[in-house]
Amino acid sequence: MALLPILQYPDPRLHTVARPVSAFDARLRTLAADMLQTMYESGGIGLAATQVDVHERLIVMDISEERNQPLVIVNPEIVWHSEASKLNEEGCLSVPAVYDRVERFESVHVRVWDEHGAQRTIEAQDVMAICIQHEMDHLLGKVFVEYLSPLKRDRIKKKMRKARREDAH
Ligand code: K1U
Ligand code: ZN
Repeated sequence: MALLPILQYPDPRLHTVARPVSAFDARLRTLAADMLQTMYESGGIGLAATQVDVHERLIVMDISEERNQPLVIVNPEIVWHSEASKLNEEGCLSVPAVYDRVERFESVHVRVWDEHGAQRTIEAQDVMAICIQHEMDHLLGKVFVEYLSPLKRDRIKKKMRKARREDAH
């Protein structure tokens, strides 16, 4: 397994729209395993392939306290969502140390495939629903800070660029 570098906002590659996964093969399973290792190592509860510069519709998640319930989600499609939505605090491994509130559907039903090509429908609420909507946005090239005001977003971009300059020294 390998740790993969995570693209940092405002890297333009984070705005790439991912294509569907077409082959459920060893390459896909290795990529999913590497993404899970990267997510666990970074302390995240989810990671989209876009964030590791692979532009295919693949997400990994683990929302369990024990960090022992990995989930591989391929080609997710929302087939139902609640009328109700809710503001929740979100973070992102591509925007470290930035947390803000984003409105998401309270519940979603998502048709997914696993890494072996088996299809199922996930009925997601609470953290699972928030995380899956956040990760599906990544696959569309959207980072959560794009829901914030232009002023906040500009401040975040400046903060991230400054942190990168300081890291380079
Ligand atoms: O970068 C990512 O897409 C992963 C992201 C998922 C996420 C967390 C919280 C709300 C929406 C989406 C993270 O894992 S951020 C870091 C994190 O560990 C975390 C932040 C807030 C709550 C729980 C975990
Ligand atoms: Zn994210």
